[in-house]
Amino acid sequence: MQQRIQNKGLEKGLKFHGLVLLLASLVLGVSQIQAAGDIPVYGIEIVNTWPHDPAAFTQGLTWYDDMLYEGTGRNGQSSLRMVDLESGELLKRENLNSRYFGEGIAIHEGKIYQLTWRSHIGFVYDLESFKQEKTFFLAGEGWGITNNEDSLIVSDGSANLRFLDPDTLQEKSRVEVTLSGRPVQNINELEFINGEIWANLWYQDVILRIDPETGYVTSIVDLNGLYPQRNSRDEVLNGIAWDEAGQRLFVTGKLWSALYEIKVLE
Ligand SMILES: [Ca+2]
Repeated sequence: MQQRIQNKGLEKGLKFHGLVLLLASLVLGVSQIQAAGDIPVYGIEIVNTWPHDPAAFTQGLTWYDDMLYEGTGRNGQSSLRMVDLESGELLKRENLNSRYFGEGIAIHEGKIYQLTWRSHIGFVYDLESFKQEKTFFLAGEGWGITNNEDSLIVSDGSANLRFLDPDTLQEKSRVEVTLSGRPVQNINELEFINGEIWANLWYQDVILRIDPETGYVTSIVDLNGLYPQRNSRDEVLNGIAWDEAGQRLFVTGKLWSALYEIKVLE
């Protein structure tokens, strides 16, 4: 299991420059502090706040055809959900067997893909019926998943992103995520947005924007100060969804009672 990152200072809402310095020192080592200062860091503006099930240990979030889809984790509480954005109402739910700890979800060509953490198994569901159609083997751990037109893109808590063929579920390629030349561990929930991979970083209130070809972090979105009412260290930012048609960006976190539509201030 990965070392937990101490982020006490981050919760205080640091200035952008300070954030970059601290982020670099925590994740990458002190030697990279100066180099990391070259990466742009953008703030956010909250556009809308919507209800979110405070019992949902969010591990995957995505948007498809005017509906929000969510995957939750923890053994005995893991599920696949279809949720109405404005009311937070649960419209469909499929529970996982309690032996599985659910992780990220992605939707591609009428199928929903859901990962599990350490069981080396992924599930493929029919988008409409939520009927489980097949399972697949996943080497290593399963954390986040998103997709572009021809690949599923999977994180495993390391700095690696694997690109899988959606039909065979076999790995086609992989890329290492680096910030100023150093690998970034703990890459978590993912979303493919306008040709970039956006990634939550476990225990950090930031989203990394990654070039899928090179793995380079090209900018950072700072979400410090969002949802301050947390009751435990588990309640981290984890969930990015993109409404391509409406150009809306949604984020939430594990056990958060709110889901936010945000705008990145570039
Ligand atoms: Ca996502």
